Amino acid sequence: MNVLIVYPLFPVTYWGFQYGLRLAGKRASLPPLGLATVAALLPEGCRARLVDLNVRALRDGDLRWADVVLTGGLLIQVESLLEVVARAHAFRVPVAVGGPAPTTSPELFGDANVVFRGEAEGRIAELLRALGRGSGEHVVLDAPARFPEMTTVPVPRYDLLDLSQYVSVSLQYSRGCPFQCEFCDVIEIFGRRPRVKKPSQIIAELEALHRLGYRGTVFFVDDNFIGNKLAVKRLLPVVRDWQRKHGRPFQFYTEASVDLASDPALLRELVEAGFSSVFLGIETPSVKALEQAGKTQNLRLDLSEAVDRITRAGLEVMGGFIVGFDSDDPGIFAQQREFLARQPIPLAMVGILTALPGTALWRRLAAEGRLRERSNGDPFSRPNFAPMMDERELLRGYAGLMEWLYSPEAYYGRCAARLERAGPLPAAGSLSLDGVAALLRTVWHVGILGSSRRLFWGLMAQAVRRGRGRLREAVVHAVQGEHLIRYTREQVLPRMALALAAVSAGEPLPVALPAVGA
Ligand code: B12
Repeated sequence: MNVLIVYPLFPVTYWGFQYGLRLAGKRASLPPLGLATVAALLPEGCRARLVDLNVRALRDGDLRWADVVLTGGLLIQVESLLEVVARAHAFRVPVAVGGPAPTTSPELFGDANVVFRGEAEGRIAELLRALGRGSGEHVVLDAPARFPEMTTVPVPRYDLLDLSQYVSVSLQYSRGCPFQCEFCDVIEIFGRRPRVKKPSQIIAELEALHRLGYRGTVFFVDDNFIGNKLAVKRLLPVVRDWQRKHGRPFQFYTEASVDLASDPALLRELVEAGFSSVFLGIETPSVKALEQAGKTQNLRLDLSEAVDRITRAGLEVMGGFIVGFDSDDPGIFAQQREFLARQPIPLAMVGILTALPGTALWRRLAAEGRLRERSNGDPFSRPNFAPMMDERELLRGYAGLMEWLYSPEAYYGRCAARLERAGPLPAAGSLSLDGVAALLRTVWHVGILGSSRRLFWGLMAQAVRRGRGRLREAVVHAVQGEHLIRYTREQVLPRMALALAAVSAGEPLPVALPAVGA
């Protein structure tokens, strides 16, 4: 059987870094790990072909070759995802959709033959049987109550990807998170018991990437890499020794909870294993909002102190922030700005609180009759519920905060603070040819032609003073800045202005769901 696997297009997003990709000489930030994992689960006798539309277009020849089509992705990819379904139908090829979007919003995929919800491990036979019913059928395969153990996850088919087209590659160590944040749907989709792989599985995946010749950054796409601290402390020394044996080919980054700062030994082991940055769900300096959201792990220590400890230990902090909690008043924007202005966090992602389907927040807002339309997961739009704060204040305040946050001065200021306070840097390998080309492109487009060239050269000079190894990080920040500054200016601010105009014109967003029991 010829199985064609298609990853839909991403719209331009913050995390997509699309405006910086050409400087890096890449086509996309990250490969479709979910689909590469599904490909590895296919039975003997299946020939698989994976087409990532963020790297190349889908050709008619691909669809003529295919006996079945598998596709899937995030809600923000839904437009391109539905186009893939329509093209498969045009060639009368049965098509299945899976991944985060069909899992949380199956009703959007009525045109697909199979809507596959949940994790795929142990369920591929069920999928192929459903697809075998032909292109006239429509079946929804719901996620089973039991989550699969991660020991059943095979090495993803990285060989089906052109790894040279991606800024980073990704792998996954665990699924699930022990905490209970009201707005998060990860605990609903993947559970609160962190399920982990065996260290030998992770080594097998690193070996597979190494054999394919990949060198560079690897993203552990876990929701909370330290969800099971005992297990991760067994894994890290194994990864450290493997890295040493292979000349440290990879720099890792991941997502973790803020309580990482309270464990100096774990911090040290992460850095020794080759981790260089970590994404933290910091959310807000407002204690009331953290209490309300049930984000208790962020209340156990001072957040600035936490960021400082992690930074000095040698990890760059990337941070997620949210405004629009019920306890937030218009003072929250100045509070967030005051907090962020003191942090060495170049990549600070601030969004307006969004109610994701299936979360405790969604259920509470439904009971209060405040829910509006479903969200596509894009936090850069009007809230999908009636906020407590006056909505014009919320949108105006948010736009003002974003305008400051990604002004060249504020962004380069955070990069400089990071350089000043960063801890020891593990020895990095020499710059690859790709790296030299990216450096020259960045010097030309940002350092010579760019409107932030004075700030760019200031940062480069500071990096050289701080030590040769810092130059690589400073150039990466300049490339990321190119995207973040432009995305804010060209996408976020105009959309917030439109949203504000709509609210001021009294255009209420429709209340999608009547109050429970209304
Ligand atoms: C890594 C990650 C990212 C990365 C990379 C994403 C990418 N590919 O580009 C980054 C940091 C860039 C990112 C950004 C965003 N993300 Co994100 N991200 C994740 C995270 C943590 C892991 C995804 C992953 O790789 N998992 C590992 C693979 C193995 O799992 P999987 O993809 O789920 O695949 C399994 C199953 O779903 C299934 N499956 C998957 N596809 C298919 C297809 C078929 C046919 C079948 C049968 C089965 C199947 O089989 C696989 C094995 O079991 C998830 C949370 C999570 N734990 O899943 C959130 C998550 C996917 N992200 C989410 C969101 C909203 C975003 C953002 C839109 C946020 C924002 N506004 O900026 C951005 C936008 C993305 C972008 N590129 O711009 C949401 C998606 C919600 C939704 N329902 O669509 C999630 C679920 C988090 C959440 N809290 O809700 N993200």
